[in-house]
Amino acid sequence: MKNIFLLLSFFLIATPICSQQLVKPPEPFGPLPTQKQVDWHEMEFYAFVHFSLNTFTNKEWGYGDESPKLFNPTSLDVRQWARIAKEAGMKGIILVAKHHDGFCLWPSAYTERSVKNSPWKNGNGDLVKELAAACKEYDLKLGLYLSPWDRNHAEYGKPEYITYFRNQLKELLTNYGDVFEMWFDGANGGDGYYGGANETRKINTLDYYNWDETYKLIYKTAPKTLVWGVGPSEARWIGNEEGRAGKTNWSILRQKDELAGKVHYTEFMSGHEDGEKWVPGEADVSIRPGWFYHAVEDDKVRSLDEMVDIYYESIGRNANLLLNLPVDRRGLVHENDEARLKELVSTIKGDFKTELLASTNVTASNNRGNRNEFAAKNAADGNKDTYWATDDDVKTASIIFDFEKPTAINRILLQEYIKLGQRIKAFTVEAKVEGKWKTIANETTIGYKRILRVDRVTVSALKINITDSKACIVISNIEAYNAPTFVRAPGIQRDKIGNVSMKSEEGNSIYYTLDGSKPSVKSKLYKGVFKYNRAVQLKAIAINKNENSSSAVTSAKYGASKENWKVVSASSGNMNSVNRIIDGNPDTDWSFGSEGKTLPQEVVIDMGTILKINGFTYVPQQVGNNLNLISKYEFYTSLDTIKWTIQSEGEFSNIKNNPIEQVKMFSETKAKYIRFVAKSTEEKGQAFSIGEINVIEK
Ligand code: FUL
Repeated sequence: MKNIFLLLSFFLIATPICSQQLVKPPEPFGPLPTQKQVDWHEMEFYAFVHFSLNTFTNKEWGYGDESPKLFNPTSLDVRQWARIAKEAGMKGIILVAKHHDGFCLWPSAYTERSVKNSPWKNGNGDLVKELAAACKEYDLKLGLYLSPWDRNHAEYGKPEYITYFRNQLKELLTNYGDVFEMWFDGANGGDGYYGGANETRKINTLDYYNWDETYKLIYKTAPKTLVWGVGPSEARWIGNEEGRAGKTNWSILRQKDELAGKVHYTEFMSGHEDGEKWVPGEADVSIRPGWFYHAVEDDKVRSLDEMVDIYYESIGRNANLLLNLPVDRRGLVHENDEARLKELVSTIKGDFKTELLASTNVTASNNRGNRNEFAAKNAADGNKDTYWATDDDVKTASIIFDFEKPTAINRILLQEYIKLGQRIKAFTVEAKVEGKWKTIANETTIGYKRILRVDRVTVSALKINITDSKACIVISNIEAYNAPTFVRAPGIQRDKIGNVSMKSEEGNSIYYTLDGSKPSVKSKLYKGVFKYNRAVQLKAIAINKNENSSSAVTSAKYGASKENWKVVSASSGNMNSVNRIIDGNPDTDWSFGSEGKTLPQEVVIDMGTILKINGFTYVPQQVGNNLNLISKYEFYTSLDTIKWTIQSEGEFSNIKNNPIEQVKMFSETKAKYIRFVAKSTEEKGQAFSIGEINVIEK
């Protein structure tokens, strides 16, 4: 009896120990994030602020010779920026403390080119300090951008500048509290003022900055700071300035290859499945076309449709979203930008209002060691620290959510437990509709977060099949929602002769106005292409009658149509297709001929009649991978093609990263002819292409 008792006690004590040994948590797999990177992923959404001399000179890139006296905001209020960011659910603000022109928003001890020589607060202001305080008040984290390239500094390109750059880094990282992210832009070297030298300085980014040393300095001074961008960084650019990640998006990267110059930046959209380091993507984008504030863009704030897509294609594709709010000359985020941000946030909140999987019965085809701590239901318990995991040798498995009653869904959100690595390579989603399974999505990576927008479907069960994984599966969270139908705003186009066409999703009706007023169902119903060749502000909405919901307003402003425009001459290229540059369609482009690779090249356009104009725009090539971009230009006007007056000349700054319509304003003038001169291309040896040339009529 005594023996049996002993034996029993042995089993009672030994069993849990044995099974505990059998089902240890999954081993980490592949490159792993540091805790700093995990915390960074959880921030998801934060603001970028570009505000500097460029705001007052109306430029995107200052040359470096602008006077600090121009920095003179009339009612600067950093608390307004912080309030807007906080209300939008953002977790921090990254301020451009010094852009490429070298002007510093803090009174740096190492230069005179700063706020201390501006009229703002009589030179006693410190914008970084003010923002740090506002962030604290609103419980936001502060990040800083310090441009490595300095077009003002006399010693840029020489070792002395590196000391200067590092001194400034130390100032920023020690005087303003914690800095969650340090942003180093990739634009480096080129022409500039350079203390009056006015020359082009080429540098080799890796050798010149000796990033290893710079990073050591940062980690020593500010270990909590995550470093973004050039060098051996801890987070990467997403490869475009449109805020969009690839559908497949690995948080890992072959950074060694990248540092050896073997990676093309377009690969950043997806990362590398076989990367050796955790370097997750951050998608940066401005709420307007430019990074700095330009009054001409007040009516060019990105549409709600675009903003919603950006949200789903960044945060919904395993990237953080860094959204730029260009502060205006008053020193405030403009009303139009705030309004759009509010619309975005309210749409996203509406989409994720009621989670539908928490109340389902959750089972899985495999559950690690049959243990509760790795059970399927952990993926739906709302706790980010628990997860569903499979046995070590199980790399394909399904998790099923059975609903009590058929339920409509159209959003699915998934998260891997990234502390153990990013594993999943492919998955599908099946919906059980009236007793039958049907596949509704076929996807690749998940990572920290993946959100799918699917057509609304009413399901009695939902199944996620992991069809390929690098190691056993570890998923911390799966959610589903039924977002309200989003009616897409109509597209508007007007061609050269003034034919207006509008497009919306199938089945929706379009209503429009021609006088700038807000359209409603009482406005004109669009029935097909119509001609309107005068100057006009068109506004249109789409209505989904079944759901009784309407889209955001699309607004398009046109001058008189280009019906009478003619390209009179071009210095080279095919004259049969040259009309593409004035056909009203920016997606059709034209290039100067290869015989014309010598500089400069020019086109002369006859506008058919005398117009009062105060600006022109150049739309670069829009379609294709390696776009042919013009970087320097001259623009002339004439009444008779004999006497030409130069109206504008300069550079199309940042056109490579952000190939948007370039707007150049000048004093009002009368013109019948315009001459556009292309003086250099973004990359040597490239052709010169033009998507469209427009003029701005007052
Ligand atoms: C770019 C810069 O050159 C732009 O001016 C802007 O600061 C953007 C965020 O990064 O590469």
